[in-house]
Amino acid sequence: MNVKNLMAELERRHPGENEYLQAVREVLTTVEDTYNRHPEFEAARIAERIVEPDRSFTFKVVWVDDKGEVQVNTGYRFQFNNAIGPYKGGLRFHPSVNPSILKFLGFEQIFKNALTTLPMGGAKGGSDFNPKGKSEHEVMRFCQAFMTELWRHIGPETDVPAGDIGVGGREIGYLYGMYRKLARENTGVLTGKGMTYGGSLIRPEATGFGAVYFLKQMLETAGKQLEGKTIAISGFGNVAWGAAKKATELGAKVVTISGPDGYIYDEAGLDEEKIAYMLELRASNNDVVEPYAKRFAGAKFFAGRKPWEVKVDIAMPCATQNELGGEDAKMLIANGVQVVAEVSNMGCRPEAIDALIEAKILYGPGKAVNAGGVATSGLEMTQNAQKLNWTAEEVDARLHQIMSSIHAACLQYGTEDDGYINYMKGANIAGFMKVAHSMLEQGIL
Ligand code: 2IT
Repeated sequence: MNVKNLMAELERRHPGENEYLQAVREVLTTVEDTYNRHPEFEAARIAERIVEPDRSFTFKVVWVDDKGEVQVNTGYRFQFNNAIGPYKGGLRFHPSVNPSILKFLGFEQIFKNALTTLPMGGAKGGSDFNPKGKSEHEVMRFCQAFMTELWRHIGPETDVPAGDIGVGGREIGYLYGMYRKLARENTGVLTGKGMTYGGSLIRPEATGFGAVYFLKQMLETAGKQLEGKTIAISGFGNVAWGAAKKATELGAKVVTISGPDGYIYDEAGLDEEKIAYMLELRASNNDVVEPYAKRFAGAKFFAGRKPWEVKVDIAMPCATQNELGGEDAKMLIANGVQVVAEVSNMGCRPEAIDALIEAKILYGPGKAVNAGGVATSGLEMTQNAQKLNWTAEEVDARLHQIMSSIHAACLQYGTEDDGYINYMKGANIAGFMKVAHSMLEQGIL
């Protein structure tokens, strides 16, 4: 493969799909050398085939708001690759959602899911619906309308959606309810379900917990420890909450959270009460963190700013794509950051990744660090298929084991001659090779 030519062709066919092109460029650039040692990949055009979704669905979602007005949104599902298992990946409800964003997410999901060791292919979907300020009934009506179209394309052995930004336990409940009514079956067709209808213990916490287990291994491999370290977290949703909870439990001090309105600096660090308050903030549906500073004395709110200007040992972006730029990385490096562990998908811009790697700062890419979420979704699918529920301890032990195996794969493929561990390279090569071999063995299709 010649990445330059391949990217030029992709840009010609998908002009302006910047997030998608960014995600593809990163993966292809890091796997190029390894790929080119396999002429059989080139002969089967694996790279050209893997960058295009197998199929995509776009549909209209019509619903009625509380004022009786008719609303129209667009719904999507991109089924990217099912060479190693049924399509699997979340649904995002956010006004910024467009094909480029969902295609970057679906593409990354292929390799993340391959890293989990479980049989899951890659997909992503969602809608430009904005949950901010919507009532409970509006959210329910929207989810029901969305599922009246989506249900024909999914199934427990075909495609298993889950949550992402704007889609949590409540939305999964409404989506599942409508699926069950239309399909007339109770199956594990969505993950992140409630505990009363097939959900898995630990799934709500899994992305954040898994990220902290991975971070701990990164530190320990470098001869350091998590205990006593200061951490800047961005975001205040489900992922940020899980990461804050586990990091605090293991003795680290989380000093920031953030929202679209700005960030909170809490020098004393988050504790159980403050972490619980994050959920209240989120449930208010206003998408702001400022009220935290009014509620807890000593916490400061910085309007319109990002937490990367705070001096910390560890940065964990937990909000959204491209939230940590080149200048942010330089500031973190100047302030002595030791690890940047990306929990959001593609949280760092390419310039930020380059700066971190050049400075030999440990950088954990989202597709490795946040894979505990989808891995636990995979464990939910297993429990549904067995018609059994595992204990929290059992799920957590398996999550631990999976994060360790992802870390080991990163070491195997990402350790450089000078001993620096390039986790991005390791994760991309390990994930890509598994899917590429699987495609090769199954023929040209
Ligand atoms: O980005 C992700 O991995 C998710 N939003 C979770 C996907 C899943 O199927 O659990």
